[in-house]
Amino acid sequence: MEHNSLNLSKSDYFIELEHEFGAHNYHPIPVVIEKAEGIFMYDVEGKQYFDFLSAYSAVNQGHCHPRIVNAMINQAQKLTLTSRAFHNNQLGEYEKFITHYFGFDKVLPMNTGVEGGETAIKLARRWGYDVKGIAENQAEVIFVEGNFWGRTMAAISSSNDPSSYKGFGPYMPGFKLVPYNDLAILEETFKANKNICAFMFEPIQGEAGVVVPHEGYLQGVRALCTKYNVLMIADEVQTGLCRTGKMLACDHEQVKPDILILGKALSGGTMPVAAVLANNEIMLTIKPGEHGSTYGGNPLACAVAMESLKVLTDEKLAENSEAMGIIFRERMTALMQKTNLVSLVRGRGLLNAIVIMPFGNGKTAYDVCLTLKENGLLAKQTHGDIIRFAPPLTINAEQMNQACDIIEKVILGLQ
Ligand code: IF1
Repeated sequence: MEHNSLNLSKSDYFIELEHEFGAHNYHPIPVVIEKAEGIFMYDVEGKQYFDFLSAYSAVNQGHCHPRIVNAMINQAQKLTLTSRAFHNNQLGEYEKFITHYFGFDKVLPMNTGVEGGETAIKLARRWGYDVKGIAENQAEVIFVEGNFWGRTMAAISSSNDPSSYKGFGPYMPGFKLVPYNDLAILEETFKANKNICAFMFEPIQGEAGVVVPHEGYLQGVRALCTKYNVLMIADEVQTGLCRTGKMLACDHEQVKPDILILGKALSGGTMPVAAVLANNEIMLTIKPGEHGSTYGGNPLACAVAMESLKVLTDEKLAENSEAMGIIFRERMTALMQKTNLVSLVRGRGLLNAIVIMPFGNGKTAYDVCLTLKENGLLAKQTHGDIIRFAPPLTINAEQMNQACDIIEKVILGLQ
């Protein structure tokens, strides 16, 4: 470390650099990570932490998984990017692999999750005009309250969270919101409007605080979308890839969306890789030159994504996610008997959250996260009083219990 003229600690030095030279669009937990492996991260002072965020479910396979990193290194030494102006020997293999893996005719490869959402909406609108016969520029997409699918102008235009959209208008037209987990209002909305091309939602709402819909909601959405000829778009960027105890959260109710959006752990946390999957009737409405991205489907991403998907099944991470999630929720439910500071635990697989009651002494969920950090576990609060706990899916029972011991000690110690 050079020029540390202020004699700051290592962590403070790096935090100060970010404050001075970086946009202030985040308020991170004050920890500076230098290395990570599996379920653990290590700060610049060498302290070890349980990672209970997994980069918001982008590191399902564990940090720096050797098979995924090796796939990256091997491909990076041969070919990283051709652009889509030319073919390469990775893209077709990847497209065949991922479409068979999830059971769709085709994939449109993109980079970030929000690009996946934008792509899904463009496909849905184009299908609405070319197949459903909606009048030009009249197509509408229905979203749910509490949704989060990124930070682009379209994404914030569909949001009802002022911290997402306020101050960034004007907004994208043709978007409407309905309550989450309410099939009656969804049907009324579909029945009343023939211009609806799609319904886009998360099978479990992540940012909203791990909101799990009632049993039957996914099947209800599927039935209504079929009945009213509306495309069902499942945003599985956060819930997909074994996070909730199944390969996809839609699998909990054996439901298949018309358009599937994947991202995050599709690369095992190594680089941005997103994918939109659909059948030909939808996918082929977009013609050459009508959509794409410089890095979309790049050969490095293809090699990394194939290995990342193979690791999920080879290591049975959906089954482990299910089993370890049960331990977590049982431990948190037991904790609730010992304190009234935890009012709720909810989730599926290893996508869980607890709701913290006001401490009465002014402490907040953020304070809990700070104290968890001091005790060797990293998690992040969302919407004030909710703490999401989402470790890599490779965590074992002993490690899960050790982590729950820390959470229990911190919560009981703060009351
Ligand atoms: C940040 C939140 C989570 C997502 C779903 C699409 C995207 C996301 C369901 C877009 C992204 C990320 C964004 C990231 C933090 C994280 C997040 F806190 F912001 F809201 F997970 F809940 N669909 N979520 O959750 O994917 O473009 O980011 O690759 O903005 O700091 P992306």
